[in-house]
Amino acid sequence: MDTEINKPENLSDVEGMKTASRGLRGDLSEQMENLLTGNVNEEGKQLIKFHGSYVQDNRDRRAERDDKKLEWAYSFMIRLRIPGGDVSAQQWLGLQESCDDKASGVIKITTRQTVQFHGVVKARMKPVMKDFDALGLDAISACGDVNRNVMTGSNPAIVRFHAEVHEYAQKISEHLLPTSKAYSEIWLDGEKLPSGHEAEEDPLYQNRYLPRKFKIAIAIPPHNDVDTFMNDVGLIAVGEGEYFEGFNVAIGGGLGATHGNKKTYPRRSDIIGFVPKDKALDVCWQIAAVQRDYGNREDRKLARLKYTLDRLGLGFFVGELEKRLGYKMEPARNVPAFTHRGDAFGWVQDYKGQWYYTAFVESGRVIDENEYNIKSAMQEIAEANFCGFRFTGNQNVMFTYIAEKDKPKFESILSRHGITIDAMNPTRREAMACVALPTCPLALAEGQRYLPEFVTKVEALQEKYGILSRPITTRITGCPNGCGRSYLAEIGLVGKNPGKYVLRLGGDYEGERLNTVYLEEADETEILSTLDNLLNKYTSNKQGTESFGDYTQRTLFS
Ligand code: SRM
Ligand code: SF4
Repeated sequence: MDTEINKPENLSDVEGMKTASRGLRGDLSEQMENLLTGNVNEEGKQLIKFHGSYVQDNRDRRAERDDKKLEWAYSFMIRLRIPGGDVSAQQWLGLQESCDDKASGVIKITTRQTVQFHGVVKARMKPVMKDFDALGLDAISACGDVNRNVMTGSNPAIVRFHAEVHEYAQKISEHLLPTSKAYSEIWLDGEKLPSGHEAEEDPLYQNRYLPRKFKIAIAIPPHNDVDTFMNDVGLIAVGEGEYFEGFNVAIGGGLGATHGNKKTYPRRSDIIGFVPKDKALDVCWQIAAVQRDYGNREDRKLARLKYTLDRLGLGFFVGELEKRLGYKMEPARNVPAFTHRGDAFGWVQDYKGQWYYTAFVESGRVIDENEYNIKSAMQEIAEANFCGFRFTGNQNVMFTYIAEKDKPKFESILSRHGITIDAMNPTRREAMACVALPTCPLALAEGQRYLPEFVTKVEALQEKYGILSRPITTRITGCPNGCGRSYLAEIGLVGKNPGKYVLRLGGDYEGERLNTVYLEEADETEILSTLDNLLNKYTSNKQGTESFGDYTQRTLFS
C-alpha cells in the first residue's frame, strides 16, 4: 500500500482551492459581477464546476477573435442535476424557454440522463439559475469533485419493483449532496454566510470534497442502458415482481484516460457483494467516504476511485468499507444476464397499464433538422400537458405516463413533426457521440458533429453485406476521456488529432466488455476500409447470431 501519498506539500492546486473556498463560495459572486471579462480566474473555473457549470469558449471562433485582438468568445455551459432523468411537461417548457432566451437554444441531453445548456454569457448566469429554481430544478453537484447526476435504467416499470428502484436515483443523489448553501447564495440571492463565519459542516465532503468526480448508476437487468460497470459505483437491482430486495454493488469503473500516459486507463468495475435496499444509501455514502480518505489528491489524472482500488487493492478497500459499515457485504445475488443497453424505442406499457414512448434524439441535441423536428414535437407535447419527459443515458427522450386515451393525440403530434422510429436504421438509433467541438476545451477531434456522417458510411457498409437491420453499437468521442462511452462500443472511435481517431473494436453488445485498440491513429478512409474488410469477413464467418463485437473479439483479440 502506498502510504507516501497525499503529503500536504504534494497536494494539487485544486485541493488548495477547495479547502480555501469556504464551502464552494470563494469569490465567485464577485467574479460573476465583473462583466469586463466573460471569463473567470483559475479558482473560479474550479469552483463553478461544483455549481454545475464550466466556462468555455467557442473554439471555431478563436482565430477570428485573435485576429481582432478580442478576448475569446467565452460563455458557460450549465448541466442540471436530474437524478433518473425525469422532468414534467411544465419543466420542459420552462427549460426550453430559458434556453431559447438566454442560451444557445439547443438543449443537449447528456449521456448521464440530464440536460445541458451551452452558450450562457456571464450576465445571464444568474437569470438562468433562477429560471431553473423557479421550475424546481437545480445544477448543484452536476459537475465537480462530488457525486454527480445519479442514473437509473430508463425503461418503464414492467413490474412494480422497477418503479421502486427508479426512486433510488433521487434518494441517493439527495443523500450525497453537499451541505453548503453556496449555490443558493451565489445564484439565487439566498442568505449570505456572514464574513468570518465557517462554512457549513459537511460530514461527507468535509472542506476538501472528493479527490475527483464520483459517479453512481443503477441498472435494472436485463437492461444495461446506463453502462453500469463504468461507474465508480454501479448498482444492479435485485428483485422480482412486487418485491425489490436491494442491489449488487460494483465499484471502481471509469473510462477516462490520457493518450500516451500508461498510468491511465478505462476500467470495468468489480462486484463486491449485495446490499439490502434499506442500507443502500449508507453503502454509497461510505464508499464515497473511503475514496475521500484514500484517493490520490496529488495527481488528478490518477484520482478516480478506479486508481485507488488498483493502488491499494480491492481487498483493502472493501475491508475498510466493511469496517466503517460495521458489517460484511453479503455475497452478490443471482440476477438475470444483461441482454442489451440500447433504448426501447417506440411504445412500451408499464405494470399499471400506462404507456411510454421513446423517441430518437441524435447525439441528444434537441433541434429541428432534416424534417425530423424533435424540438417542435417536444414543445407541442409539453403544451398539450398529458405526459412527463425522461432523458435516457443514451441521449434520447422518453415520454412517460401516457394514458391509453391520449395515444392518438400523441401519435398525431409525432407524425406532424416527422418523428418516426422506422426512419432510422438500428445502428443509427443506438449510436452516440460526445459534445466535443466547438465547445469542449479538451476535444482533439470532432464528436457529435461527425457522428451522423460516419454512421451513414457504416450503414452503407452494412447494406453492402446485407446486415443493415442488425445494430452495431457505434460511438465516437473527441478525446480519450470517454464521455460518449466509446470504450464500450462494438465500433469505438476515440479522437486523437483533427480528423484522426483510435479505432477500438471488440466491445460487446451488452456493455459488459471494454473494447481494444485495433488502429492507433487512423483517418476516415483507413477506418472505413478496415471496417469494410472486417464486416465482409464477419458476414461470412460469424458463428450463429454472433454480434460484430463478439466476432472481432474472438478473431482479433482472443
Ligand atoms: Fe465528460 C470532462 C461532457 C459524460 C468522462 N465532459 C467533460 C467536459 C466537462 C470537458 C471539460 O472538462 O472541460 C465536457 C463538456 C463538453 C461540453 O462542451 O459540453 C464533458 N461528459 C460530457 C457529456 C455532456 C457528454 C455528452 O455528449 O453527453 C456527458 C455529461 C454527463 C452528465 O450529464 O453528467 C459526459 N464524461 C461522461 C462520461 C460517461 C458517463 O459518465 O457515463 C465519462 C466516462 C465515464 C467516467 O467518468 O469515467 C466522462 N468527462 C470525462 C472525463 C474523464 C474523467 C476521468 O476519470 O479521467 C473528463 C475530463 C476530466 O474530468 O478531467 C470529462
Ligand atoms: Fe470533450 Fe473528450 Fe468529453 Fe468529448 S470525450 S466531451 S471531447 S472531454
